[in-house]
Amino acid sequence: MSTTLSALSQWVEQVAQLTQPDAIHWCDGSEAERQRLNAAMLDSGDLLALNPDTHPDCYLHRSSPSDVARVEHLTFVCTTERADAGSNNYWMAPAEAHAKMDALFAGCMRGRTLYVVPYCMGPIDSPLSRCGVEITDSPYVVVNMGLMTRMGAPALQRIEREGHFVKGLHSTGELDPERRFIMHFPEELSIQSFGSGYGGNALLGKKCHALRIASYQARSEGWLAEHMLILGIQTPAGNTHYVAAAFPSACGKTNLAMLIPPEGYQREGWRIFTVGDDIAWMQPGADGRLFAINPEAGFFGVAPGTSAKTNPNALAMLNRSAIFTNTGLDVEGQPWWEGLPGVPAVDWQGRTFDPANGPAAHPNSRFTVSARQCPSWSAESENPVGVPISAIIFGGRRASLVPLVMEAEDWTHGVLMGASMASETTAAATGAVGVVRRDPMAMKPFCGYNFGDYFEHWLSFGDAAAQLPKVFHVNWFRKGSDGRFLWPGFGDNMRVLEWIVGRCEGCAAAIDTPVGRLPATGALRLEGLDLSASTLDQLLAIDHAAWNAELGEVGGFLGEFGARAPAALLDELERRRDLLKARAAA
Ligand code: OXD
Ligand code: MN
Repeated sequence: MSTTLSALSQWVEQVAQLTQPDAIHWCDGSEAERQRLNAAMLDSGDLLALNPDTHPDCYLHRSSPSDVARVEHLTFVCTTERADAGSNNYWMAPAEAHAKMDALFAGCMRGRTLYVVPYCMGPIDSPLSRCGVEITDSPYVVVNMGLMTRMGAPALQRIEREGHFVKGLHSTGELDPERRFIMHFPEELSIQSFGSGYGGNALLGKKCHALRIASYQARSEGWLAEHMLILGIQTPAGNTHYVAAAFPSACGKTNLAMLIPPEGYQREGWRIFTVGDDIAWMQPGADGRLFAINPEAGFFGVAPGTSAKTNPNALAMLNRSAIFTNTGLDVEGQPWWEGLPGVPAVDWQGRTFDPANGPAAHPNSRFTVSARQCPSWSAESENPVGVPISAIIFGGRRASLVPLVMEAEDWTHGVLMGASMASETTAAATGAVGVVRRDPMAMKPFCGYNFGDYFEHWLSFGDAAAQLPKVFHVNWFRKGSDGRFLWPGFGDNMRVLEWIVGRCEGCAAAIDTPVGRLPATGALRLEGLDLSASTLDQLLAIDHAAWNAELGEVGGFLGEFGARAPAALLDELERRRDLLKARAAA
């Protein structure tokens, strides 16, 4: 296979000249190709076959121990003007970044095969989808891209028809953390990633293209590329509401996207459908509603904590044709991680399990699997028009302050809620875990341009003709004074979703507070739950003094964006602070 598109053949030729591979392979995305690549990786030891009786067609990959997560400090947005990348990104001048990367890529594929991976982000026939080509020297990346995107011949045909594509160049290099960079050139619609084989750094369709480059493109084209799951909620009356929800990495997006309602809800006819678990591309439709597609075709989920209690749908989809990265193994050769029953035999580094060495599975160990294997998968994931969004939910991991759920008064207030998001950091990126940081719209690591401009772009959707979704903020992670979570979470989050749907349908009661609308007494359905009245009070409590301090911090944060921080957002913040003061004085 090759291509009729000269822009593509010339680029591949240029990259081959620079990187000097032994061979070039154009990926067609066929089953035969996947099997050949897997067989070669089994031979080389890049993959281990898992127990064929319990996990047919499943493989384990062990990464280099120093290459287990996204590396935010080595991830750059290279715009001509530093201010366009914003203080939310690490920045390097394009010429300097190109010189650095050219030196790293020179000759790096000697002795290796260069794979050309054409892919489409989104349904192959959707006008909302966008295409890219990743050049990589990693067969592990190729098979993962095969699960995570629409990869191969149909994508290439679309690229040839459209004549343009995002260029992604990737090499694992020597996996040396000292020689590792993930560079984005939004003005050139290109990505260069060197020195890592880890998902978010190496599967360039995901964070690099579908979020950083796409967010930049979306700004000029009038759409939104967001770090959001998409789920469908079918009510007993048979209406399906689609909801998009932004949470920082490793805060339970995959679990929420695949939620199984509590039994009582199931009996009444409530159902949840999964459209996506990580990324949403949203665009206003002709009727003013926001329509979303999931640009991905698979899930690259965090394994530890995925269990029969937290996410039975995920367990059901992981027993065939899946790739596991950095999990442990049990004695029967099944993948094992903390949260599963049984005991580990081997840890993520291939050593006999010894608790003295830490957990058996790396805390950021992952599974990769086709979305279609999920029992709650929605056929609407393939709808080229996308799904209409009734509600947007923001959420973070906050031990205190933030109530279980609140609703924004209007779009501007909703944008402020998103822009004010903060969360405790997790193992999805290298660095300290558990530190609260501002993570607006869960896009801190992923927005490809200045956050000030990004907030302005969000506000720009709020025109009169728009039929915008209602905006909510949730916090499943509030703790009591004893340090324990107050809310059971997981399937019981359905109760919060029911209130959200009720608000969208105009039939659930709420009370106003200076920071948002809360469920009125009795509006959250709690039957069947062992939750005392005082726990519910703690979950919904608004501490006015603490909120005043929080909004002060948000003001300081927005101030970092100087003149680019939208005045409408600062005004909304001031209005909220005035309301808090008035409430405190009353
Ligand atoms: C992810 C992440 O892998 O957000 O989805 O880190
Ligand atoms: Mn993510």
